[in-house]
Amino acid sequence: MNGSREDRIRELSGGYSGAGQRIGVVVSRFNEFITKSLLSGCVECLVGHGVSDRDIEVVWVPGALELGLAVSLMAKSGKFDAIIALGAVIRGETAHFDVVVNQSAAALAKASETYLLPVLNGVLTTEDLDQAISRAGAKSGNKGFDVALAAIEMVNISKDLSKTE
Ligand code: INI
Repeated sequence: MNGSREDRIRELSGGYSGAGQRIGVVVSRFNEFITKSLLSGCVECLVGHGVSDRDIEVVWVPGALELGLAVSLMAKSGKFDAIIALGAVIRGETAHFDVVVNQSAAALAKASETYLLPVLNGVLTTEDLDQAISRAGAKSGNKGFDVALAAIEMVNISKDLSKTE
């Protein structure tokens, strides 16, 4: 057999060019102080990687439990290549933390499976407000930025995997 095994194995990776991508973003108003920063990081990443601001649509919903429905409706519209969900659930301030986190995550995963569309879970789940602030752009990066980058990569991977030849 010619060449090395590495040469024969086909590899695919999406890359980080967002040119031409249409991205929906659903943001929770609950803990808006945090989610606004997640949205800023998200948009900064999308535009910085070539997504046109005309191709970004942002929808605000009351809380993390409402993200799933809005994501599903956007997915069903066929107008988006990926949808990003942003929210913040803080354990110290939420008696039913596990319910909110698990139900919102399950709804997002279901939307992705149902519509075969990248749906990115950018819901911060933290023990306290300080951790949330830190992960929304203060010290430990910005989860909104991170999920936006993952969205771009997943759109490119999805497009490649959907090619028929
Ligand atoms: N929604 C959040 O996004 N974050 C939270 O921390 C939170 N807490 O604390 O309860 C929260 N609750 C609201 C929930 O998502 C729904 O909006 C509400 O239950 C109405 O369906």
